[in-house]
Amino acid sequence: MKGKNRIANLFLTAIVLCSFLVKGLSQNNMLQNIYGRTHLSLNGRWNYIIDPYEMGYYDYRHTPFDQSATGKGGFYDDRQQKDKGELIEYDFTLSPNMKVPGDWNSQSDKLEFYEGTIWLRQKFKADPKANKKYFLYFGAVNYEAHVYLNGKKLGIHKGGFTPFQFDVTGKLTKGENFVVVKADNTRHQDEIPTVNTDWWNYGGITRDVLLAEVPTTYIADYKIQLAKGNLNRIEGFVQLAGVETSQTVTISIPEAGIRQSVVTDAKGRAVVTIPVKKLNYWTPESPKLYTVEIAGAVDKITDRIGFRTIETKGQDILLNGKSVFLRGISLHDENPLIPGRLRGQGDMRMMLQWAKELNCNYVRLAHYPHSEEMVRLADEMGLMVWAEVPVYWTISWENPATFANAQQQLSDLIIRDKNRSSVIIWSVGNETPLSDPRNLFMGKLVSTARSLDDTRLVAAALEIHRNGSNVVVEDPLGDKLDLVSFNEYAGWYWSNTKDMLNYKFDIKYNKPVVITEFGADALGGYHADDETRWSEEYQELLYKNQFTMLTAISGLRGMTPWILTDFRSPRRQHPYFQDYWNRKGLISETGKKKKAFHILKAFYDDMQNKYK
Ligand code: GCB
Repeated sequence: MKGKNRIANLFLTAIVLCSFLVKGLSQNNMLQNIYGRTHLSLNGRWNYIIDPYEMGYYDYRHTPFDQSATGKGGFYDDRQQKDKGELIEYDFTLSPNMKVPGDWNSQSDKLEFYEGTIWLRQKFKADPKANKKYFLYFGAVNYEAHVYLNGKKLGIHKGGFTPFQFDVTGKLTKGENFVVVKADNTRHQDEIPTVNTDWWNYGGITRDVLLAEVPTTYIADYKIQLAKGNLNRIEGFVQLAGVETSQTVTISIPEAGIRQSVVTDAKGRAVVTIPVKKLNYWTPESPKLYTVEIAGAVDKITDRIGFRTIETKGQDILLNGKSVFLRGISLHDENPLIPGRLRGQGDMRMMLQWAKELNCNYVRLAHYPHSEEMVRLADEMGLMVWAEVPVYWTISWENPATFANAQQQLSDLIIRDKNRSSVIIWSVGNETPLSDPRNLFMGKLVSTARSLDDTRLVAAALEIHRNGSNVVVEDPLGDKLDLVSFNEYAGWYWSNTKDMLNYKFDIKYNKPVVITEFGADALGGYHADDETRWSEEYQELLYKNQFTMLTAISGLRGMTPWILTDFRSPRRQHPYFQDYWNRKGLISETGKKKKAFHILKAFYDDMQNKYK
């Protein structure tokens, strides 16, 4: 009986995994460098219908319309009354509209706390050509998206921060088309992230929507980066897709005098190895990007790519072979002034410019993939990046579908950003509590990251535990990671500004230490003595004491204090000091710098001189 149960369980697991993967099929051959393609932007104002009962999805017997015999009746049909007797209980055209990209919570008071389904519709004109392929691309939809084009379902995507696309070749109409998205940001225990997070669960189409056009054989993907630890060799691949997959493809970097051809195999793939004599290597001080052209017989794409190596050696981090200290700050994908998700380049520049004002050379893009544009901007502005997936706190470690989902999100992030020189670290998660299933889950994510990209460091934000006056960093995952990174809230969640200096760090690994978080809440403009919680003075003294504690760690090679700006969180409920804001920002929700901002900047100025 036991054996039978086990077989039944395995069978079930296989079904769950398969169904996840089938849904995830839209992910295959994600177009590298979407912004480098001929495309039509579908951004703009989309009409929307708030649908808490999912009336547009289920009939009154709770059968999804899109799975019923006729396939008719859901909101995805975008119907208009044709004669006066026709009963239709919705109308997109008469419904309100919101900005896309943009979360819905920040666009209407009604939606501030909304979690559930909203339907969004956009109309656009197309003129599809017979010798082209078309992809409908979404930068991100939080969390589950059902996508319909001209009333037909294209598929489902789960995961709120990674891109996805559908092949819509042959599905576009000459002239008017319409796309309908059912976006649902309901939280579930078994998803990634899970139900409990310390950030706002912004719903909606939060990133760009594009209709991309490519030739019938096209450059689907490529990696053009320096080989691991090697300043004299570019290594990577090109991947074609379509009808004639075996072709000559030429990679050129005119400014560096590089031009090399490779021939793709029947599967469209070719390995690229290019010896280089001299390049202006990418650094935060001099973020040089080269124009890289990749040309097949009928497709050609241009990218801006920087070249640098990143490695660890003992307790050192080496950028282009030189020891570097990571002067960082953590940030969320949120503009506190809206407040809502970053909606475009202006918002992104504002955030990264603030990091620059702190004299940062590094940012932690917490706790999930930020947009491709953000990472491209970091390339351009000279900021190294810690990129992360939302494997946060108490994930369902034993559910194989949850693992498949986490692995998919990690893969999508790495596939998307593997050509960005700014990205130096892949993080597989944050503050995940020790247990055997967790260790296994996280260990497998580390292997996934390494198998997809061996040129970057792999890390995770670990937890600490206290033993007397020792702050101990010991985690079975630590052996598998390149950095010792952990969140410690000395002086805030334990101890206080007076006593925190009595603690010492006891770190069990001989690796570079890059602290992922410490911090204190301060309400911007609230002043008191430095023992008073929520005051700018408390936060300021806590930062000073942290520097005293942290500089005593021999392997200290960087940090990303928590956090650049105040951010919204449903968990932060003190009516006066918080009011649904986490106040650990160095900049308030009105954009005002708190005292600790200047303390951190002074510390970074010092560290910069030490590492010259
Ligand atoms: C943490 C989490 C972060 C929280 C922060 C806090 O350790 O990683 O997401 O926002 O603490 O403010 O408590």
